[in-house]
Amino acid sequence: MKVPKPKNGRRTNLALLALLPLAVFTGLFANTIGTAWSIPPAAVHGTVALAVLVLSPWKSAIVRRGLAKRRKSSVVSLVLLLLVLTTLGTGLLHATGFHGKLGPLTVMQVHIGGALIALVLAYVHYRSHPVRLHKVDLGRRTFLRTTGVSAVAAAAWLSVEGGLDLLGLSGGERRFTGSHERSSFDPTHMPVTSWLDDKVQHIDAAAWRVAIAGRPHSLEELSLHPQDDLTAVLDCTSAWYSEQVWTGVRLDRLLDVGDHRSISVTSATGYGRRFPAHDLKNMWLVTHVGGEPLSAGHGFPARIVAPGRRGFWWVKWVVAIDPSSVPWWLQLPFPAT
Ligand SMILES: Nc1nc2c(c(=O)[nH]1)N[C@H]1C(S)=C(S)[C@@H](COP(=O)(O)O)O[C@H]1N2
Ligand SMILES: [Mo]
Repeated sequence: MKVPKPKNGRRTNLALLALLPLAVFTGLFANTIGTAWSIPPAAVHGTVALAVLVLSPWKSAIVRRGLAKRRKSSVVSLVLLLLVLTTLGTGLLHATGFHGKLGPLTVMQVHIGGALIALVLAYVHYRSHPVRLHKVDLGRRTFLRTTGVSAVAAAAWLSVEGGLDLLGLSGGERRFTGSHERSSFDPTHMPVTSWLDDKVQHIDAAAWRVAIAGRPHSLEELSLHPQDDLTAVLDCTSAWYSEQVWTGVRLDRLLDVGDHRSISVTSATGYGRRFPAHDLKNMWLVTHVGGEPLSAGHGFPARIVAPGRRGFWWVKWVVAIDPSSVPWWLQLPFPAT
């Protein structure tokens, strides 16, 4: 492909300036919404990533000219470049179903971490290399070029996704959230994960109580309530999912929310999440998986199963469930521990 020599690369830079934040935000959405709503952001995310690649011949000409000037800010720019390449690379690795780790980190941790740092550096880079939108940038030619780049990127995205399926690569069996399947219906091999730094709790079943709206319940009392077996997918944001048969009590049988707006669920570790009150009908306090009591790693004596929500909502080692008048969204979007 013949790459035209850019006059000042302004349009390429403008395009990248729009694409980077778009990539980060669509990625965050695709990776945190647990429902089919994450399909459009996931498709845009893949397309945006490939659009960055489509623009790379033009950008590399700009980078070479910039480096020739040997400015101090070049260090930030080079680190940014490295991070963007790492993020693109790990994104592609993930899409093709790579399971291994990169040192101590998973591919998805490198991908998300790299992207967030890149976003900050992109801002610093932009401050030292500002680009201005000119009137000509809003003209017909830009429109045609943007359409062209988007079409090429979308076609590339479709062929990557289609190619994975055709070749039978493990990336083809990804869930719509992008996650890969792990040990479904085989709970002993299902990964044990925490959000950040929670340690597996070894809880004495005889002494354990869960306070439901303040009233303590023992494991035996819980077992006296009608139990449901439900098949539900635990989909972790670190990019795996596992489908299991869980057994437990639906929360609307355990407490009445009345006029309360939310229910907060607290773990023995202090980890917790706040759910909208109307979710009660779609949340279970489960004690068994695959017909066996939960293992310590998976939340013994009891954990939340919230079908349709991502794994970080599935609080393990539950010790309290409280109706509350605070709206559910008044909490950090992600747990802090
Ligand atoms: N108390 C507590 N519960 C937790 C977490 C945690 O760190 N602490 N991690 C959550 C996350 S991010 C996921 S994906 C699931 C993992 O469940 P598993 O270890 O049974 O696979 O538990 C959720 N429940
Ligand atoms: Mo997770």
